[in-house]
Amino acid sequence: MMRLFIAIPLDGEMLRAALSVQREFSRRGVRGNYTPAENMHLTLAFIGEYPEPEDVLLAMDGVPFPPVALKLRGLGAFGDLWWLGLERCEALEGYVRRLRHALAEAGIPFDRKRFSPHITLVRRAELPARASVEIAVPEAGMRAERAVLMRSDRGKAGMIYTPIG
Ligand code: 2AM
Repeated sequence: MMRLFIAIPLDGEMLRAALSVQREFSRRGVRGNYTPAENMHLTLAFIGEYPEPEDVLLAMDGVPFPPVALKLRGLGAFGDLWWLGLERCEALEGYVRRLRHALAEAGIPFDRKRFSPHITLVRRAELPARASVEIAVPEAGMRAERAVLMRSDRGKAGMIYTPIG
C-alpha cells in the first residue's frame, strides 16, 4: 500500500511568498509543524492508501491539464492548521472536477470533500497569548503546467513526499 495524493508542487515566486509568510508566523512566536519548503504544495485530490499507483497515472493521463495561473489570496485556518488561499480559478476547478471524475470511473477511492484550494503553512499551530496573525499576504503567483502524483511516507523528521511517474 502507498499513501497517495495528486498535487501541484509550489515553485518560484509563489514558494518564496509562502516561505515569507511562514517566517512571519515564526517571528510572532507561533510554534507548530511548519511545512518544509520542499513539501509545499496544493492538493487537488487525496487518495490515501492505495496499492496501484499505475492505475492512478493512467486515470491522470486521460485528463489533459490546462496550464493555469495561480495567485495567492488570503490567509486562513481550519482549526489549528493555517493555510494560504488562492484566487478562484475556473480552469483549475474544471480540471479537478474532471480528474476526480476519472478517478471515480477507474474505481480509485479519494476524499470527496469539496475542493477547497489551500497551501498548508503550519499544522498544530500554537499561538502565543495575544499573538496577532494579521499578516499581509504578498502578491505572488505561479504558472502550473502539470499535476503530479505524490506518495507520502512518514520519515524520521516528518513527511517525505516523492513524485511518481
Ligand atoms: P492539508 O494540507 O490540508 O493537511 C497530503 O496529506 C496532502 O493531502 C495534504 O496537503 C493534505 O491536506 C491533503 N489531504 C486532503 N484530504 C486529506 C485527508 N483526508 N487526509 C490527509 N490528507 C489530506
